Amino acid sequence: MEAPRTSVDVIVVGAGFAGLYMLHRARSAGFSVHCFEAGAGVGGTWFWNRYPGARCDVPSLEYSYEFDAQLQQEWNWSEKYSTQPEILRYIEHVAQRFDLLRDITFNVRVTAAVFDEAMSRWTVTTNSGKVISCQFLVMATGCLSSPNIPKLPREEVFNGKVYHTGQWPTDGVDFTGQRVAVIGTGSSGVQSIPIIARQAQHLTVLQRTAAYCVPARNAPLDTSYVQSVKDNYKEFRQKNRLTRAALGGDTPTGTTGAAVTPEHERRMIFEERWQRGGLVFQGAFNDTLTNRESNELFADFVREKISSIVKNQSTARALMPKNVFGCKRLCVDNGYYETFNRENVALVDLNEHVLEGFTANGVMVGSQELPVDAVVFATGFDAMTGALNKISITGRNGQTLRETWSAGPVNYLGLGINGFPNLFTITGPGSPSVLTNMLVSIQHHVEWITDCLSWLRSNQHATIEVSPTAQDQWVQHVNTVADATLYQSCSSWYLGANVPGKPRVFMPLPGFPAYVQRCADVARENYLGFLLD
Ligand code: NA7
Repeated sequence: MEAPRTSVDVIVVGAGFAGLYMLHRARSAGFSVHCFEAGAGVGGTWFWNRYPGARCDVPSLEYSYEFDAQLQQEWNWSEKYSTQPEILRYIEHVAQRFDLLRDITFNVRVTAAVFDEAMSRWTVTTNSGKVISCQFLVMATGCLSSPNIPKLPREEVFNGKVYHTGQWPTDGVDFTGQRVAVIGTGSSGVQSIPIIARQAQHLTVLQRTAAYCVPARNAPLDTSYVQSVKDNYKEFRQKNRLTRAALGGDTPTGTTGAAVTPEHERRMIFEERWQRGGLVFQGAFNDTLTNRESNELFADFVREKISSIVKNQSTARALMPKNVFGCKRLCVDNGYYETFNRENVALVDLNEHVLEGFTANGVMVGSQELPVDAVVFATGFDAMTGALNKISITGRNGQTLRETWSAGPVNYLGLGINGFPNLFTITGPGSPSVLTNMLVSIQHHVEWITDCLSWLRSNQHATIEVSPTAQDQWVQHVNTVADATLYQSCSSWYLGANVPGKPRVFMPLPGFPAYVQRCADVARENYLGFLLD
């Protein structure tokens, strides 16, 4: 529907998991709220990422809302890791169940937001020409929502089809009988490659950086296990929240790598987690991302697995990652390495053969034409800041967000930015965000923001703004925490290194429990670090 009013208390940008809960929570707290969504429906990430094999890498029983006990009791997930269509059905169900659709305008993109200092309000403009004013502006624009599509020369001459995994056609794509090239081997490539390989006549995988993948061991959910979780859902969620990544509380993190000296014991630990499957593999030791020796143990184990799965040893070697384990997000796969044993699949290492651009019949790789009917860009996103920087956001004194973040994002708690009063970012840079189960981080932020809005209302404050000192100290804190890890050692999207020209700054903050404590302390101390008016 179109926004019914020209003025509301809160505007929420985006109707994914974050935006929907923000709308629900703020509305329940008595605020008038309107939400704008660029897509034709709810779902955010799960609306756009419809590529073959798209699936969550966090177990279904964890990747769901916990704010409503009845909802989590009633909803039944079918598999350990949910597919995109199932997650979309869930989020559509939530939107209906909590009557959220009446306050969302779809197919409309927010293009600009300007803070009016005299009125202490934001004026928000959309691409439909709608202008609406609000006291509080909440950006629920997603961390992986602005696709990164490399500009390859001569794309206009290509007679085939070009796709990006994050902008997949709603009706799907049938690759039967086609020659396909997939560019990119992060999670989206790793998930889609086995399925495209089964469909296409021939698939060429163009790999720039080999990914570490662990098997998902996906399976239908066992009803008695589901019941045991549902019987203790609160404790189950709490256990997850106490882990660094807010997930996998049932599989506690191990000791340091150095503490497990006999090699056969280490192998047993790795093997047990490999068989269990999923991201908890990374927790075999607790110093995976702080100690190079421990990290190398993981790397060696996965490389050995690749060598044992992939029959052609030259292909196996090319698939073996060389960077620090976990420095780029670990991929959870369903038969990825096995796919390279198929006759109709080839791997091209882009470090040896340069991807030069398109031809009428395909792509030029290493001065040779690779004839293809379709090219799939599985090339990821302008992460964390991309969607925010696409909107022209102007705060106090005509200061724009793009200028403020020109050397990389700065903020306080990943929630607010100096110079931009009454503007909140859900799971923004500077918060644990993409290093955690996103659903847990989203709910934490939505609840913190709504509590803050209610507190401002009760205490008759019109504005809240991050103080310059709090911001500087927070940026310093995030850097200090990140510097103590191995995350900075590879060109990941956490660092913005996947997007040409993007400032290289580590964006998320490792460690969920300490962060939650800090946010609670700030609120308890009457929003310490914020300026109130
Ligand atoms: P990712 O993880 O950013 O992966 C993108 C892949 O595309 C990665 O292998 C990139 O290589 C590759 N890439 C990017 N640009 C290029 C160019 N110009 N040429 C060749 N290859 C390129 O995105 P995904 O969509 O797979 O996953 C995003 C997140 O979604 C994931 O972490 C999960 O949280 C879910 P690179 O590593 O940059 O060398």
